[in-house]
Amino acid sequence: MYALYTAPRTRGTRVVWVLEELGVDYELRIHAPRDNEIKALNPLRKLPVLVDGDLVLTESAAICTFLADRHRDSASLSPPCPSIERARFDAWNYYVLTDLETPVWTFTKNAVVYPEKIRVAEILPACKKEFQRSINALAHKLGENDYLLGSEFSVSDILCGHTLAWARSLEFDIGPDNVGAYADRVLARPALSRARARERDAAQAPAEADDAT
Ligand SMILES: N[C@@H](CCC(=O)N[C@@H](CS)C(=O)NCC(=O)O)C(=O)O
Repeated sequence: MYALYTAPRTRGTRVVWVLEELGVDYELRIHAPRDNEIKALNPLRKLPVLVDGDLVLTESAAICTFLADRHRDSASLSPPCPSIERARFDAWNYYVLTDLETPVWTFTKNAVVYPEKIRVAEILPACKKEFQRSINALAHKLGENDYLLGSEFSVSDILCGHTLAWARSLEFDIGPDNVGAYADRVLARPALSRARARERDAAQAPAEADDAT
């Protein structure tokens, strides 16, 4: 069974969402980022981390893609490799992790995460501007499609939908109507509701979960 080291309302939600879409068994191990067990698994001391036997895998997008590729018989969340569709899938994932997520993460760090004395308030408007530029490109490329790859829902939508929800929670303008409708469509997936419920349940019983392992 997969063990996912994570915390609710982090990038770990992306992975729990994928696990729920796939319907595979997994166990959540709730930890604060930076604690000693996380440090032993990931020198960056960041979540999420997936453990499966000898495999210790970091980076939310790599974990989501690995799981989707491995369980393609359960649900089709990633195009086969090599293919034109796979190239488009990779391009969307890299776009989300760089152009879309970076301004949101830089904003978050400088608004709430960093100790106050090292926050740079002047950078916040630039983050919103960069995000807007990325959203405009998303609106243009998405067009009237239901999902980033067209009619097929995939891991790209999970990464993008999660990032749009994060941006909305910070009151970023996610812009044109087609992007708002896309975000609503993706974030209404029952697997995301189940993922959030699993995270909540696991977070309420971290001690018991640790004792059992
Ligand atoms: N690129 C990594 C980023 C991981 C990351 O920054 N995780 C946050 C939680 S969402 C964390 O553990 N932060 C702790 C820290 O920055 O020290 C991924 O996508 O998995």
